[in-house]
Amino acid sequence: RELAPGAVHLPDWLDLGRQRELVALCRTWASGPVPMRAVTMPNGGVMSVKSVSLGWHWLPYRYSRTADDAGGGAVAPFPEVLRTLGRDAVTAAYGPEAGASYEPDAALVNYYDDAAKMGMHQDREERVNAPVVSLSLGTACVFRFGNTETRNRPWQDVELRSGDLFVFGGPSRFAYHGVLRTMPGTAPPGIGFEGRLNITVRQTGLG
Ligand code: MD5
Ligand code: FE
Repeated sequence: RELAPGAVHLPDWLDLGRQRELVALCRTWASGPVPMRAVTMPNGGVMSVKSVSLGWHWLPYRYSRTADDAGGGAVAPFPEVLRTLGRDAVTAAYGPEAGASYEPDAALVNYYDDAAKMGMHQDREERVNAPVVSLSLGTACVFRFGNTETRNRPWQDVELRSGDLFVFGGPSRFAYHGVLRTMPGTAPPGIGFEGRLNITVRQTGLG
């Protein structure tokens, strides 16, 4: 369960009912003031993953309160339900003291169709080293958890399935990571959508 210091994988943390609730919430977030869209990188490449931000709008490589790359609208507020879920997740991974001091203020919802993937990268737009909480829904994926020094080996490839929680904190907070591929046909019956969703809950340290 602990892949490296601070990197805690809790398989099947959400039961199917809670997974379905989150899917329904993702649907509403995806059609909020800033619609879910594929992010264009500074080099002109377009990500295969589609994303929507809550609380703070992520664009490469900074956060904004407005969707500067998607019409300029104000980003939807960070939902209370994700604050609670984030604290529960950090408590499950590290214990109640860590959970109580977690003050998340941003979330990123990523949608993967069967062809989508995400290259190796670090998440370092946040100004504090509070943990990142990752929740997976729908189709499973092969997740590559690397190291803090380089985007190359050593790494560990892990299947993330619907309902899994992964918390990245402490020495693992700034590890390189990516999604190699999804695994079509692996979603639980009754999840109610096609593809993979990943919700990350974050503490930005921004005002
Ligand atoms: C995903 N999302 O499955 C992943 C899950 C992203 C992203 O990578 O940036 O949107 S979050 C995995 C993660 C986050 C922060 C730190 C580490 C992994 N890590 O140190 O390995 O769509
Ligand atoms: Fe990431």
